[in-house]
Amino acid sequence: MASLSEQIPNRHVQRWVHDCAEKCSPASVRVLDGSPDEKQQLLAEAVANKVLIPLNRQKWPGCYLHRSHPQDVARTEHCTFICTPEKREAGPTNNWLDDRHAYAMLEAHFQGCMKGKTMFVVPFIMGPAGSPLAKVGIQLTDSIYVAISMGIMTRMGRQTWDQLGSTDDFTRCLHSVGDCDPKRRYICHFPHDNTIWSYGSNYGGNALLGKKCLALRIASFLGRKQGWMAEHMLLVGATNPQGETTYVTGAFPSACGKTNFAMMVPPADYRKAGWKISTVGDDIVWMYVNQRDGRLWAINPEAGYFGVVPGTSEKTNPNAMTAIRHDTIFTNVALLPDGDVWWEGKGDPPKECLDWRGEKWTPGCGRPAAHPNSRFTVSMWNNPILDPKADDPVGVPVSGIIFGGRRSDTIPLCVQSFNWSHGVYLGATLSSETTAAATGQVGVVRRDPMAMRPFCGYNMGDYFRHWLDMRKRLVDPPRIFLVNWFRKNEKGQYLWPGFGENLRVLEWMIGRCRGRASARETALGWSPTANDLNLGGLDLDAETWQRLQAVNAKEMQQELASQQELYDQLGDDMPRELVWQRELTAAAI
Ligand code: GTP
Ligand code: SPV
Ligand code: MN
Repeated sequence: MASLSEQIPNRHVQRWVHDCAEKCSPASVRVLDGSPDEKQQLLAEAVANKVLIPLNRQKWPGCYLHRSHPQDVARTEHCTFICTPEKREAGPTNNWLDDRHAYAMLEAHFQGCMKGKTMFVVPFIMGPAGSPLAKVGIQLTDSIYVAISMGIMTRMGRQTWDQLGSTDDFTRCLHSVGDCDPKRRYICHFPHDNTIWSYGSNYGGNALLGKKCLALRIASFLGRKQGWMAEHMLLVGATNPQGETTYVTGAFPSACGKTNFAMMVPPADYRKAGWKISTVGDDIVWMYVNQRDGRLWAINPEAGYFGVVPGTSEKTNPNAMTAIRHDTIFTNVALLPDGDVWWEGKGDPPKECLDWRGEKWTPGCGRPAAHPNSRFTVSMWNNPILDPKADDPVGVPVSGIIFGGRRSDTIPLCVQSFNWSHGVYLGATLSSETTAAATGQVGVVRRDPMAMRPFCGYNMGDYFRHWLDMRKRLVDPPRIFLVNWFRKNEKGQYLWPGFGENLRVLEWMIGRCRGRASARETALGWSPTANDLNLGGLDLDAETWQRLQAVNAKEMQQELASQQELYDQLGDDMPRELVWQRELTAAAI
């Protein structure tokens, strides 16, 4: 075995790994190279250690089930901290810790925490290799599940060393599962030091540190300083029958439809006409001003999807079903006796299976078989509709930005903002019912500005200012839209069919971006009439359409009052433009 310094060509990384190993005292240190052989070894080791269960080879080749600790099944926002010298930097929407205090407290947790274990050194790139936008991270972890998952979710391995060169420009990501006690769980971000320390969780956004921690919290902080944006957004291309491709991004809060929108299958008549959808990303984008054309361009910094499993089926998301057919890790789904898997929304339930905890489950037993936040981890290269530019170092131009929450009432199906700062207002006041993607109550309406409430690495007021300022750097800014796929009738049924049918709304939005679709002015923005949207072939009566698009004065008054709570919370940090935009809306209702 080559020595550590031979395996790690960068001396800054060498020194840091050495220091962390001294702190955590692992039995061994293993530097990953990202090769296919190595992946097979890691999988075999994880199976031997019962971290992964191999699935039926015929039905699910190369697929595995992982069961997490029952108290470690979602992001834990109350354990997530922005650690800076000043509280104001984190702002009132983040949990804050004094950075020095946080380091001192966590030192005690990390001290000796990897005794008897292997410390994996996971070098990875966020963004296409060779891209000037890409960022390097090195994650140290005692979790083989995390090491394998990082290999799927990022460009992991040797090529990282070329990207990094001899610089010390990398995010230091230190992770230990510890004893996985939720009372001793900390996901701490030190944006001034380009450092993340995560202790006590093995789950998704808490533990795969390239994702929410680096690519959103740390990156949003850097983006503000350097004039670019890191956003919780999907990125999708839509090609019309004339062969013209338009890219849009969509910020929907966790478990509110990004993966589904990014992988949608057009309705039958659209397919026949020649419409095509292609995925660039399903969760995170980095956007920058391209000096060539003065437009906003975007890349997906990730290389895989960590997607919500329940509700995924041949009917709702056939492209995801194709993608996860092979070489996928399922976390917290149900297991059948023959090594098949099942989840709610997949189709008819099995007569009997083991639930996500590994306990016997029968239909009607009163518990879900798969955890509501069960996930698949799959390479983007498995996606049958991956966009040809998904690995392009300069990314794609963004024509439209969509904000969308999960609201049973109040918010119409779709509107377009009057201009950029009105669009920033629509995004800043985005609200959504909470989901199983984070621990805590589900179904409670909360403000989730730009779907970034849990992911913004600094003061939300400064973040809004940054959004407003971006306009000044752009020659031709993207058009901004607000959507809601989740409005319901009094029986609790969705008014809009959603999924692939969302292309009807997207077609209108693309038409607006390209200046060829019409709309009428409402208090909330430019709104399509039933004639502006192609509703042909949909079983949607005039009354349902009217209810989908209705702006109800009483509901809007409540909405504006609830917005005021966010404004009060941010106080003087709230940009004046957004105060005025709210006043204008109130006056128009
Ligand atoms: P994160 O990975 O947590 O960031 O979630 P996401 O935004 O990618 O959400 P995803 O696409 O995984 O969808 C979450 C849930 O919403 C799933 O159960 C979907 O079936 C459901 N869903 C997605 N799109 C629609 C839609 O257009 N209409 C309805 N009714 N449900 C949808
Ligand atoms: C989300 O919660 O928005 C996710 C899943 O995409 S996690 O990676 O856990 O953050
Ligand atoms: Mn997400």
